[in-house]
Amino acid sequence: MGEIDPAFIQETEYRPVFKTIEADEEIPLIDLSVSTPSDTKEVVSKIGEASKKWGFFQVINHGVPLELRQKIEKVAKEFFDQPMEEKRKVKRDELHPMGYHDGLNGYFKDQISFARFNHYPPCPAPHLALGVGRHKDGGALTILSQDDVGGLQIGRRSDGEWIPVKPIPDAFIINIGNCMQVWSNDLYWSAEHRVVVNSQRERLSIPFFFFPSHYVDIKPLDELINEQNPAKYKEFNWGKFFASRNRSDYKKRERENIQIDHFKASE
Ligand SMILES: O=C(O)CCC(=O)C(=O)O
Repeated sequence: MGEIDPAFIQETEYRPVFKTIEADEEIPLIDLSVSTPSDTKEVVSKIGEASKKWGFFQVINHGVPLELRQKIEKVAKEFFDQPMEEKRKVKRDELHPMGYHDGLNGYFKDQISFARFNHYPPCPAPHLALGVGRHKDGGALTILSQDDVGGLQIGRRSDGEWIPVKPIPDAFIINIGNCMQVWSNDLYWSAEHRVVVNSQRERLSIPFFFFPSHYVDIKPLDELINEQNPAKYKEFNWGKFFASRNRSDYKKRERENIQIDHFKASE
């Protein structure tokens, strides 16, 4: 195991504290298999509750074949096992600030959703570093596949306590992004999350970020606002918001990254 890249070392206040969490503090696990309309109603209600309380949940019986997922994980591992000069051919840049990339965008008309392959090598100092620092996802929704190593933690909505997301075989993790929080006028929660690293094992995760088209303006849905529940956000353009985030992620600016809170109606 080599030296730790100083870019991953966190300020003291952001370093992870490793502690045991009670079972009832885990994010909800939702079984998507339904056979009657009342099952569907129940699943919809569970998704709504989880999106309010946590902004995160895991799903099983989602219909994605396990073999497909295993194939993708195998190819990803083959990619990360290559020599550095091969990987550098798809090195990050200002348009793709978060790591090796390839242009999937051509496959999705008019919008910029994409998948990312995250590889976390074993780290000699997991108490000093984070694999991915705390952040909220900007888009509509993220679907994440993780292997069995673990490391993802989410900030609990009620008090910000970091709660680990337990790896569950063949489950996908779903989390609410910033756009969904604004559309729902703060009913659903876009939770902060981060990734702690492991001193012994490498980890692979594959998030798929669902983004709106770049020209979409984001604001609370008309159906959800009225005199008693006025809009909590001013309208903003998704493409500009995303571009601004990308630029500051890439340059690691000192200033705080753009956040939906900057569009709060009261500000
Ligand atoms: O690796 C994970 O579990 C989460 C990754 C993540 O939050 C990201 O890529 O933005």
